[in-house]
Amino acid sequence: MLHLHHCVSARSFRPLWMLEELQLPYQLHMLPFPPRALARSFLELNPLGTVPLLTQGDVRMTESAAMCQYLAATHPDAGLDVPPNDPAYGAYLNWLHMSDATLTFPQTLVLRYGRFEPAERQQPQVVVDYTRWFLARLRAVEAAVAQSEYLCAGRFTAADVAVGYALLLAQHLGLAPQFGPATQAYWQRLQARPGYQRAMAAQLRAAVEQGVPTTPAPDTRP
Ligand SMILES: N[C@@H](CCC(=O)N[C@@H](CS)C(=O)NCC(=O)O)C(=O)O
Repeated sequence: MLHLHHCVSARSFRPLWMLEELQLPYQLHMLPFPPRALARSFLELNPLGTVPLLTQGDVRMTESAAMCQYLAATHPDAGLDVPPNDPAYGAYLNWLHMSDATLTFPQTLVLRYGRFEPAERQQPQVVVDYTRWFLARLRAVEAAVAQSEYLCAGRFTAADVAVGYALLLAQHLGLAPQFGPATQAYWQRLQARPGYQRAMAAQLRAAVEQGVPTTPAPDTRP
């Protein structure tokens, strides 16, 4: 059985979306954000205190983009993987890594210094600079989806899930109106997917059932 520890709309949405695209059985363990402060017992499972945590037997993973790759590769018949013998393999890996290292990272600074820190520690200049950084890096997505419906391999893959989460986070930050036209259309296509919609519904249902708030606590730093 796959077990996913998740906070609403955190990076753990990536593997949740993958699980719903693949329609696999899984158990979703909801945590308040940040678990490090609000669910201390989680530190016994993941000393980093971060989500996602994905476990399956002896497999234990804490990186969301790697989970997308893992779930796609272990269920190749679903067609979300790009294997090493595919000419798009390099592009696929590049998008998977870019999704977190290049696209999500600057957004966490915007979140932290614009929203989560107490007022006296907020840094408006950091918010402006890293918003600009994110939007500049997003030009790579704009160029790719201006030419093709999906990022690589001419079809929807785990790379679209990983990068799609960066667009979801940007939407939460109010940045979606600044997406280029091709990125806007791509983001609409991703949100229209039944797998995306099932993942959204699953996290809200589980949050209510497990008594977890659907928004982060104020003054909590990522
Ligand atoms: N690179 C990791 C980052 C994991 C991460 O930092 N997750 C955030 C939520 S999006 C978290 O759990 N923050 C809580 C904390 O830092 O205490 C990934 O992609 O999964």
